[in-house]
Amino acid sequence: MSSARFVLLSFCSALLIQAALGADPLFHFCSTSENFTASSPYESNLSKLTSFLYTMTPASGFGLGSIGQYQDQVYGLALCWGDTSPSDCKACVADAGAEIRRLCPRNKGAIIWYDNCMFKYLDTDFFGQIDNTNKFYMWNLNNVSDPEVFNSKVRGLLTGLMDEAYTVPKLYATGEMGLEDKTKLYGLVQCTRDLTAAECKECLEGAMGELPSCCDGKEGGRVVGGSCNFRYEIYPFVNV
Ligand SMILES: *[C@@H]1O[C@H](CO)[C@@H](O)[C@H](O)[C@H]1NC(C)=O
Ligand SMILES: *[C@@H]1O[C@H](CO)[C@@H](O)[C@H](O)[C@H]1NC(C)=O
Ligand SMILES: CC(=O)N[C@H]1CO[C@H](CO)[C@@H](O)[C@@H]1O
Repeated sequence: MSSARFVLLSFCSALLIQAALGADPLFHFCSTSENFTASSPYESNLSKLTSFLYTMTPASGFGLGSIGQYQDQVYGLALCWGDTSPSDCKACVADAGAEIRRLCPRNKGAIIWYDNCMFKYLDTDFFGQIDNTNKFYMWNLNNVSDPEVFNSKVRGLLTGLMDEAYTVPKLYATGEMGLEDKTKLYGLVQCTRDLTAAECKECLEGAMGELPSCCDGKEGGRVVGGSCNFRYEIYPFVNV
């Protein structure tokens, strides 16, 4: 995945609700690197890896593996968001593994995100490397009345969650913060678990650096990448 990819999406609340109910992907990228051919060892290794990740991921919410050798070796991982139940995780990884092959039928690498999980595979070893290439933004179209104060609350909440997330094994944290007008701000941050604590922190700091371009004064927003992501909203969205 060599070329820089940077995509901005805006969704109104209605679309966000729709996305949460359906099993449609939020976004995907097909790698611009080489293609494999039908019935090649690469394809069979990719299929094996996809079933492996489907089996492995639901128990802990994270799966990682590699199959094959040399030019036929494929590396992949799947991550369910920390608030996803094992059964929703399983359904999501199943959807992701099938849908990515439909959307990127011959690509040696690809990544796909859903509301409950992400799935990525590549023909090179990407484990433990922060993915700065594949990312997208989503935001709520509604503006807050006092952007400056609100933005600093968002930053405060997400920074606190980041400081918690990178110190726990799941590299995941959620939380909430009261706002002046008795409403609340809710947040979630998470890294893929191939990263070290330090790499997770670095990844989330990078994502948070994009708050001004992503979600300046917006009631909700997400910066979603291949190694970490965050989300905040003024309504509770974390499954409990
Ligand atoms: C891979 O396949 C796609 C779609 O068939 C094609 O557009 C692209 O040029 C191919 N890439 C390479 C490197 O052959
Ligand atoms: C929010 O602010 C932007 C930029 O000022 C404006 O274009 C947009 O229409 C506003 N959104 C709503 C829902 O009022
Ligand atoms: C299913 C499977 O193992 N397929 C191939 C994986 O890649 C190796 C080469 O590294 C092939 O020998 C396998 O047939």
